[in-house]
Amino acid sequence: MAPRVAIIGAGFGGLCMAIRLERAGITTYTVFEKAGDLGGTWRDNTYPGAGCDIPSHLYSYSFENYGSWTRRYPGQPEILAYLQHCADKYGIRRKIRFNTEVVSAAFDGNRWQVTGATGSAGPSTEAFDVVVAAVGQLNRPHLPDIPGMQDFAGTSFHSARWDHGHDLSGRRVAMIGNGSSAAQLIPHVARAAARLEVFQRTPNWVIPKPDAAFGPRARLAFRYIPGVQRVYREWIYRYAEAALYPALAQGWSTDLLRRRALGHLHRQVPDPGLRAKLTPDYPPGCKRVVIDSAFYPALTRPNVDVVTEKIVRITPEGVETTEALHPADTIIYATGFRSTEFLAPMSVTGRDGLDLAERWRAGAEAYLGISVPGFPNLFLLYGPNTNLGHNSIVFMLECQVNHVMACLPHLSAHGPMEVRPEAMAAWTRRLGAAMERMVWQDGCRSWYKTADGRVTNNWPGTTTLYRRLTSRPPRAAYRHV
Ligand code: N01
Repeated sequence: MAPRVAIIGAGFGGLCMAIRLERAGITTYTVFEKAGDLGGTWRDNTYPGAGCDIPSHLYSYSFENYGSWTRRYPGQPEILAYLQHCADKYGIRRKIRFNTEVVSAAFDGNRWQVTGATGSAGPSTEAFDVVVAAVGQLNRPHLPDIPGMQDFAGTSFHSARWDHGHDLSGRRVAMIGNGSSAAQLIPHVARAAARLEVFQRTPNWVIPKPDAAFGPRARLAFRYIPGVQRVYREWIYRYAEAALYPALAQGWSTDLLRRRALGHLHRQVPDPGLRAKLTPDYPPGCKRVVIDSAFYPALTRPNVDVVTEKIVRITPEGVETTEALHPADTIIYATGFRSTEFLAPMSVTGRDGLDLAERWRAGAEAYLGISVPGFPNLFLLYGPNTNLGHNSIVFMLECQVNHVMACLPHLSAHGPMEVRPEAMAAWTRRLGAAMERMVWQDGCRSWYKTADGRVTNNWPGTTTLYRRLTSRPPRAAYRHV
C-alpha cells in the first residue's frame, strides 16, 4: 500500500516532493501550508527589487523546463509564477491544505501524528507514515534586539514582510542591514525616498550581476528548440561548480574572487572614503557574497549615506548611534532570518519521546542533511548543511527528493526506517573534515553558523558530490525500527 505522506511547506522543496510523488502515482499525500498561498520564500519576499542571483534556467526544476523566463536572473514575480505554473500543471494545488500550520509531529512507534492548526478551527491531528519537512532555512525573519524598537514613532517593518501600503516618497528612511536583501532593495528605496541612511555593521563582498533581458530570438529558441534549455542549464551549472566552488575552498581562487570584487568596488565607487567603508576585512565567501550591479551606484547617490557607527538604541525619532541621533520616518529591518533554528517553532518528537530541538541544542545536524537518528520516516528538505554559496538550492532539493523517493519502497515493505547512529557519526566526521578547508569557518559572523560558530547551514562539497552521495541506495545507512 502506498505510504501516507505529510509534506510540510509548499515552497520549492514541498512542491518538488509533491510533484515527484504524483509522477510516481502516489497520491496519498497532503501538503500543509501555513500561509494562504504557495511559494514559500518567493511568496513572502515581495520587497521592491526582490529576485534571485542564480540564473533562471538553473533556479528551476530540471524536469520542468519553462519557456517564459524573460531574463537571465529571475525576479520574484517570475519565480512565483513558475512555482504556480508547476503546481497547476502537476495538479498539486488540490492537495495543499492552506492556512494550516503544523505545530507538532510525534512518532507513536509506528506512524507520525501530525497536528495542524487552522485559524480559529483549532488544532486537529492526523496519522501519516512519513513526514517530509520542507520549511526552508530562511522562512522566519530575524528582528534584532535593539533597545527601544517598540518606541519608534514612525513606520517600521522587516524586508521579508514588506509594507506595500507605506509610501516611501519624501520620507527619511533608515535601513538596518546590508546583506543580499538590502542590496536589492537599496536602489529602489534610494530612488523613492527623500533620504536613505544605510546602517552597516559589516561590509560585504560584492560582485557584478551580469543580468539582461532575453531577446526575442533567445526566448523563441528556449521555448521551441528542443534541448536548448537543457544545454544552457548544464553550462551554467558546470560554470558554478568549476569556477565558483573553488573560491569557497580557501585557495588561489579566493584571491581571484577578492580581486574581482575589489575591481567592481573601484569601478563603481569613486570616493575613497566610501570605498574604505565598503571594503571587508575578512575573506570573500565567508559571508554570502552579494551579487549585484546596482547596489554600489545607489550608495553613491547624494541622498544616500552609509553609517558605520554602532547603533545604541531606537528612539521615537529615529536611530541613535554612538555618535548621533539619525532622525527617520521609516525603519526597514533588512536583518536576515533565524536561519539556524531549523524546523522551529514546530515541536517534533521521535522514537522513545526524543525531542528534536533538544537533540539539536548544540546545532542542527542530519545525515545528508535529510535524516536524524531516532526520528524514523522523517525526512528534511533543505535541512542542516545543505545550503550553498555557489550554486542552485533547487538542484540540492531534487537530490534530497530523489533520496526520499528511494527510501519509500523500503519503508513501505519493511516498516519505519531511521538512519543508523554509525552512519550519522561517519557523516558528522566527514562534514567536519571537509568544513576545515572552507572559507566560512573563521573571520566573520554569518547566517551560516550558530552563535558559537558551528556551521550548521552550508554544504562544504560540490553539488556533484552531493548528488552522488544522495543517490546511493539507502539500505546500508538505515535500519528498520
Ligand atoms: O540577510 P543577511 P538577507 N544590528 O543575514 C545585519 C538569500 N537571499 O536577508 O553582517 C545591525 O545576509 C547584518 O549585519 P552583519 C541569500 O542567501 C538571496 O540580506 O551580521 N545590523 C547583515 O548586514 C542571503 O544571504 C537573494 O554584521 C544587523 C544583515 O543585517 C540570505 O537570503 C536576495 C543586526 C542581514 O543580512 C539572507 O539575506 C535576498 C543588528 N542587530 C536574500 N542584525 C538573492 O538571490 C543583523 N544585522 C540576491
